Amino acid sequence: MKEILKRLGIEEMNSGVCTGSAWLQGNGKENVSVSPINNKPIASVQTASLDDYETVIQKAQEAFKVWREIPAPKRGEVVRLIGNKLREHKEDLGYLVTLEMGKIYEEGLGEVQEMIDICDFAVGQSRLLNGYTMHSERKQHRMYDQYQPLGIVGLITSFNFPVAVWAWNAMVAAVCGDVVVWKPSSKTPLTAIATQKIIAGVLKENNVPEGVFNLIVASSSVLGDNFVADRRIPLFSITGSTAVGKKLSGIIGARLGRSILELGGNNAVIIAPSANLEMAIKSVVFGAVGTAGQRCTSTRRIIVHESVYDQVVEKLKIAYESVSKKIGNPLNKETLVGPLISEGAVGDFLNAIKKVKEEGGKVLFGGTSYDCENRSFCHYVVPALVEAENHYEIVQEETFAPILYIIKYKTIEEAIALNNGVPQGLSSGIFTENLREAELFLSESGSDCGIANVNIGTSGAEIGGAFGGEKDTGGGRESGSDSWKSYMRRQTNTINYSTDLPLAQGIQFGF
Ligand code: UN1
Repeated sequence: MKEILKRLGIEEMNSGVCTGSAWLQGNGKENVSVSPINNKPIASVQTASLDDYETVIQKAQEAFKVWREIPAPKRGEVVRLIGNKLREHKEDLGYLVTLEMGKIYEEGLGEVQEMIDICDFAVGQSRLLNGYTMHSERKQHRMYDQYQPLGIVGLITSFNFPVAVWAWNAMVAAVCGDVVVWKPSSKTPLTAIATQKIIAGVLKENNVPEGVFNLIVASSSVLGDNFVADRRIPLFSITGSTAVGKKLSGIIGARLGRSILELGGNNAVIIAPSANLEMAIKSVVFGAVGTAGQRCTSTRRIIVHESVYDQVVEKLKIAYESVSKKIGNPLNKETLVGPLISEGAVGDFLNAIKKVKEEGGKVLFGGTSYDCENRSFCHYVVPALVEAENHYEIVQEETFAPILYIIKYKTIEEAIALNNGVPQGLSSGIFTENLREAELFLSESGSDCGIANVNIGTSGAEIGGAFGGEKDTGGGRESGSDSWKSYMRRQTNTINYSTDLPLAQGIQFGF
């Protein structure tokens, strides 16, 4: 462990304030990052004060003026080199993700792979920041739209994908000519610092001005509402709970700033009568217990047709039985379920189980803390399978833990209504071999989520698609497809190359 931290440049005490490759002495409080694996400190961070924030923002403002004038494909070249550096450090950074966040090492590696993939995507995008050309209604006029860099992008990321979400946003923003100020979760500052150290060499060697990629580790009491209220930041991309998103987007909206929100999910998979059950079970188990149920896209509900219900429940119980033998240290190769991020998260898990029982739910498997008696701390739980009804209050909520609610249905229309019958709208899936059902699920009368899959579960989205969801999920889209447009200022240009001055709509205005 010591060797890996050393290779990543993590020391016992680390500055949490950086403008690219220059590290500032943070003047805020000290934050000790503790591993959820064993509750032991990994290293400490000197967080930022408000004055440090001012220094960073001023650097970012200056840097934007330079960065926006660098041709987009050249900005893409910097991103390409960042991707290469991430390839070199994939194993080490993946290890630190596991150590600091608790997801299993295989998923830690997957997270870094997502960063590499979005770099490749963004490199291509750097040559494709295209707008339309329109035909003007006026003679000898040309009209087109173009996309210009926007300015500073504020990034607020969550503990569960401590570095990938930065990459989705920062790499796309960077090719768009924006500069980024990243405030990572205070639970995972070291992965952020390590990432910044990995890219620092590239920035220096390529003369990227200080202030393009900024990192600011700060407590929310120093940098909270005031951060999102800052008018110097035209766009915020925020990943977190619906409650936090509502509050922060209210502040941003009040100053007419822009926000990309990626908030809670309550994702369901429909298992239809014709479903390939082997595929369905595999995907549901990965979706529900992977990352210990701490993905926004985790599968939280399955909606199962009555004709296959008993079979599905039996198969799931067997699968959960074998998964529950693989709970433990996420650095061990055999482990499938690591710890939850905190004891508070374990408390939320246990409370949800208590609540669902009170509401009439039946716990079919798990739902307890794991091996707590033998430890001085309690971060591990046994994933739960619970028979429940969709309208239960607790089923309507996103509990960020491995609880899978099983719900029965009769008709496909009812199944779709259940899928949509929650406040959130992030991800969804249907397992069916029936074309009519599959297409209905994807139609305007189908799933109301930002992500809707056929014969694929709810989690593990590829970076090439736009990522995000509707309703309480916040409506934002980041990562692939044409999400880049949100990071730019759109401008419509009309050029008159005639010697007349015809007005639009044929209006005559003689004087
Ligand atoms: C998140 O949980 O915030 O679809 C992101 C997935 C990942 C990203 C999840 N690609 O599971």
